[in-house]
Amino acid sequence: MSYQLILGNKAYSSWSLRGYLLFEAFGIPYDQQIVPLYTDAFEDFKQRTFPAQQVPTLVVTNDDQIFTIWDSLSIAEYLSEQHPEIDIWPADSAARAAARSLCAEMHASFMSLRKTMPMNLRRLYSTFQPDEDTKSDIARVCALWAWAKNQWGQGGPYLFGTHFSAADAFYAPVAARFKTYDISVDTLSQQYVDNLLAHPAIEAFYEDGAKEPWVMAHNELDID
Ligand SMILES: N[C@@H](CCC(=O)N[C@@H](CS)C(=O)NCC(=O)O)C(=O)O
Repeated sequence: MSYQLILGNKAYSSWSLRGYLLFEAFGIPYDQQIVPLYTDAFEDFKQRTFPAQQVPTLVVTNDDQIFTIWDSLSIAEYLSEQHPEIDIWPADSAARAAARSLCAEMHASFMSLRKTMPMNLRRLYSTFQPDEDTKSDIARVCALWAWAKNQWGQGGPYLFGTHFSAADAFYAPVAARFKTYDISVDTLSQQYVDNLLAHPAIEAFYEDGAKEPWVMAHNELDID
């Protein structure tokens, strides 16, 4: 079995960060390919890996079978099935269900936050003002973090305690956005943001993103 994980620009692609962490944070061996978003290479990737249209996309080679998984949640579930010893999801079943709910909500929600605060690992804004919908998304994220940490995460740096889980992978790009846009949050949330962003795999992703040549104008806000 071998894995090729196709990612977009590290500076900008929040879903790519999630897919990357599902491998890097759990020590699963894989090959990484970067396909810059909205370029000819991206169009070529879509042709090659149909029906994938977005990144992250995982191409699995298993003996003579090659197949494509083109969604971060599906990648998490597939890796969890293939590597049950790793605990990509929390071991406790109630915590596991909560982690899956948190990931599903991230996957389906927070549209204002995602639209008005695009991930950009190379910028630190100091004058960003969230609109009302975005404030409400930020408040909901912090409430979810507090709930999970109070139930399961008090003994460690992550949402479910000492062990990094898929839920942390899914909220890492939100932590990065809070940093980029200088979002002021409660102490517990800020501590969690700091813990996540200090993870060596996330630090390495920032370093790679900083070196990328591509600039996507619609991810760059015209503010300080
Ligand atoms: N639901 C997908 C979302 C993936 C996604 O939106 N990826 C963006 C990059 S962050 C993308 O590929 N955008 C290119 C496009 O939509 O054409 C997942 O969970 O993986």
